[in-house]
Amino acid sequence: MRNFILGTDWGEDCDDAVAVRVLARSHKAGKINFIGVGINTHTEYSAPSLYRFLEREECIIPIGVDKNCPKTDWQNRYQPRLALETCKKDEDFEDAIRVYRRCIAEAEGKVEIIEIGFLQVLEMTLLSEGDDISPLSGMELFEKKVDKVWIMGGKWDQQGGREFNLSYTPFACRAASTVLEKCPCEITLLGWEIGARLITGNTLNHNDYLYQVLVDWGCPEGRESWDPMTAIMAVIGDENEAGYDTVRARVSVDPKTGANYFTPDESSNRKYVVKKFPDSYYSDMVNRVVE
Ligand SMILES: [Ca+2]
Repeated sequence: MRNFILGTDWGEDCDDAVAVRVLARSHKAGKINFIGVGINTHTEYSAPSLYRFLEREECIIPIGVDKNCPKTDWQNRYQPRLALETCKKDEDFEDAIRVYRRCIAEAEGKVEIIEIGFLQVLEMTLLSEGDDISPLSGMELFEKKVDKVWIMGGKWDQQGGREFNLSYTPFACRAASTVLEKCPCEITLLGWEIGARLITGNTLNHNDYLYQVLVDWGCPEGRESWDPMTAIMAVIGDENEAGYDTVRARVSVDPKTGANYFTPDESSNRKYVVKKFPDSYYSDMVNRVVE
């Protein structure tokens, strides 16, 4: 079975929660093996609230949080609400880079990584040295075990486009630049233009705790679908079958500004996706999976 690690900026938006449900449901249905999560933002409640959400999904897996990321007081309403339903505390969770390294090193067979937030945990894993988890460096672990990376990020309908995940902070810009340059395996990118204005979650039962997350975020009418669309495409495992054409291209991100650039090149192991169908095709697909 295919193994998946998820990187998420859990708490920066609510479509991450929709994506987490996609993966938890796919795991429970025996379609994938969801082996770990790394959170690439850090508040007192980020890891405990994701723990509680996954507990409700009956999907107990290792959760790490980026301890290098400055802890902020900023919080949305769904994090404290979920976190107060568990006795887990921030300090009970490991650093996300260790979770990534362990999940990759210990997985039976190859691993795929889905990133729906900032890329610094992936970057630091890639650049990591051998340690007590594995004598292999991050690069060696990737070459041996990581099959594919799926990223929600970038704006691929515009040269010089800037999108939140790849450009919001100086470390997001740097991380995106490094990952796109150095990651040895194939990367598929789903850009901002794909999920924008494509609303999902609006058909959830109002008693569903996922619906409450959307309400807490201020989106009772549903939310744009960048993260769940990326998760569903990764689970399907084939861009074409998921409803996209792909453009193979050399891609780069400016490490200072986060602006993205691309040059079509059939020999590249980077590609971005383009929708083949009307928006309703994808919104129906997301709503069907998470309802
Ligand atoms: Ca996200």
